[in-house]
Amino acid sequence: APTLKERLADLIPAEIENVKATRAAHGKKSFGPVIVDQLYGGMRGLPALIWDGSVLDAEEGIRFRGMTIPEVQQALPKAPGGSEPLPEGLFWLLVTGEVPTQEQVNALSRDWAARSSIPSFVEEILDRCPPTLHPMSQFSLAVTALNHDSAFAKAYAEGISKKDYWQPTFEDAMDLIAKLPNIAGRIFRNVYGGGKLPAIEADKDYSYNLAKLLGFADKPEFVELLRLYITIHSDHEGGNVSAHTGKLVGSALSDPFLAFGASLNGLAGPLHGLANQEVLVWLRKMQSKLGENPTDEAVREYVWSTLKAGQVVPGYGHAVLRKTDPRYMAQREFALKHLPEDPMFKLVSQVFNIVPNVLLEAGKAKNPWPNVDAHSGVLLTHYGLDQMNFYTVLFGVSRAFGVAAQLIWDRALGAPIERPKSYSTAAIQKMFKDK
Ligand code: NMX
Ligand code: MLT
Repeated sequence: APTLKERLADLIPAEIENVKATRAAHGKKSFGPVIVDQLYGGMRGLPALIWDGSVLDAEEGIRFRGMTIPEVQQALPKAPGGSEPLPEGLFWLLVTGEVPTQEQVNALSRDWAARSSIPSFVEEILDRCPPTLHPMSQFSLAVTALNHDSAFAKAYAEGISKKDYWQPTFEDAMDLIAKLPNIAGRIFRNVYGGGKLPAIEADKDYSYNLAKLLGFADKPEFVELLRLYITIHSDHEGGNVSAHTGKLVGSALSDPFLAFGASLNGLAGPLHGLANQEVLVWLRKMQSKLGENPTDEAVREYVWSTLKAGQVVPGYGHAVLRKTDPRYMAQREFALKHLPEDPMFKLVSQVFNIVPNVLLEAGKAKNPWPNVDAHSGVLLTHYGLDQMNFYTVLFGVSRAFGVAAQLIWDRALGAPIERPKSYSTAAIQKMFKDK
């Protein structure tokens, strides 16, 4: 069976032709008018990017290469005795559009374990960070510093031809993903204690090794949770802040480490990935204010007090989705299966019954339903990972899968530097003066 790189080498020439044909047939067709509000409104709904790994439907949620989350859970190879998909398989799917065999997935696990060590100077950077520096800032620093050994940057400096860009990009993408557990594990132990970082096991899967480095390898259910967690957080089409930032920075031919470091800085914002931390902080505050088993009315009041203070309800709303996020539902199903009696899960469920009605009544949010971040923290907390300001790091590890897959294709297909047109308010006023 071919390796991922061999499979890619087979797929790329046909895809170059496919894109050429698509542009020849449809290149001059319009998606409709661009309106001025979109320039002021965060480009909402503006068709602007090609992203092949996944597409988001407002009603149905994400599909990875056409497959829904339940389909992916069903189709992708599992670990021995496990029932959640291995993220290695999801990466193969994102890159090739094909479901890999168990053997191909196992080969990826071994390859990533073999590439997993980080340079000692990066270890030193992390060891010198004050524990008060947010884990996401430490994560971004370390990923950016991996650019020291970028195969792409080196090949570019040596004059590589455009048509070969994808090859060192592929190597960097694989190294990037492979090295994240050692970075995340080191940050976790430096900030929260837990002793010396253990070694990656060469014959174990990625999620097992990540769990091991965090100190949770003795909890098989937590390892299963990580497999599901990475899979569902990996990709959410191209327009979200982290994915788009990675693509944008990569378009300047900055290598995958520089590009993904930039993604992480966007993911660290409270309206994006940091929302998973914010949700837990918000729930804990609610618990300390209302005590165990609050009434629905008390929760409702608490939600209203958040809105009246001019804050957002974290974990609710979405720029694209208009229904409950299927990633939320996948996590809810995991909770119903493994931790139905967990008091914090019960609170999350109670909040799920109350917040949408309050947001509808308040009448501002276009989507009153929960997103992925409303549920992830409570699952991690259940297994003892209650260090809330680490949560976005796990989102970041996962998001590398989607961003890396697209970076490989962008370089294979010769994607140009991104440079949309901007306007000043004065220019807009002038343009529409008499219209
Ligand atoms: N709580 C309170 N107000 C909200 C919420 C919410 N959860 N969601 C939207 N609104 C407000 C929003 O702030 C805006 O107010 P204003 O007109 O005063 O500026 C108004 O409703 C309209 O916003 P939308 O068009 O519905 O939302 P938009 O597309 O601009 O933003 C989010 C999307 C996700 C940033 C927004 O829903 C939000 O802030 N949610 C809470 C934070 C969160 O959960 N983020 C995680 C998203 C998923 N992820 O991992 O990235
Ligand atoms: C994501 O996973 O990136 C978030 O849901 C945000 C988005 O899609 O805009």
